[in-house]
Amino acid sequence: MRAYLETQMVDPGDDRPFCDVAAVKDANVAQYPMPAVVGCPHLAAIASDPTTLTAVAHHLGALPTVLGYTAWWSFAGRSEAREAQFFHFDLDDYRICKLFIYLTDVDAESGPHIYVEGTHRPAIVAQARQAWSGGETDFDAWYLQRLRKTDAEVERVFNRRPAILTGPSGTSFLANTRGIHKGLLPDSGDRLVCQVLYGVSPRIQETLEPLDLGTPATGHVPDWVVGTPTLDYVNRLFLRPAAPP
Ligand SMILES: O=C(O)CCC(=O)C(=O)O
Repeated sequence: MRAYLETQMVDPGDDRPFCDVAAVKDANVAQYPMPAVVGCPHLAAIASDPTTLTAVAHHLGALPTVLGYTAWWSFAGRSEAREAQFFHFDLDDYRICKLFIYLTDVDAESGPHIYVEGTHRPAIVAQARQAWSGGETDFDAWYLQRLRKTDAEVERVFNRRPAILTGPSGTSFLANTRGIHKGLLPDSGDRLVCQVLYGVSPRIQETLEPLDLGTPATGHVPDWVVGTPTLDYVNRLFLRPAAPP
């Protein structure tokens, strides 16, 4: 998967055009474009694997819809965290979880995912809201309107030890990113991670055209990820069966 991604262009996330990953190592992060990630060997198969889908469906309480495919590098050596390298939570859908797969070895210095356990639970957030000294409106302004939160704020408000998710290349985990999380700014060692976002609603913020199987772009995606009512439903935003000849 890593070897394939390394042949693809990345988006440096600034004014520069898509380019080779070697040319953007001065950025904090560089993302691969979505169609390149959908076409990544093994990823759609892992995303549709019955074990994965059963775990996700159990957590979401419904058959999931894949809402996103992402893969990106986080580069070491930057002096300041940016964007998702600060604590935040996601609102992609009213029920979500994300499958992360590390494609590099990730230790405490190479940008692990950090998750403040329990913070996806409304009761934990409600408790923090009640305890907030400035009153509930002030809490809402911090929690709901301030996208990025400092480590000190998160520690003071939730008083929970964050889980630091390290592991060798190939490590995968599911996280409900409705909870407070971030990707730690790497100190030494770049991190490559790919991710599948699961939700329960079709995505309505943007128009997505599913990729046809059996084309060069989906040459690494096995046919079995579509073709049953369940898998057609799960994958309907991103993949569809090969067009008849
Ligand atoms: O880079 C990470 O581990 C965090 C990713 C993240 O913030 C997200 O997927 O919402």
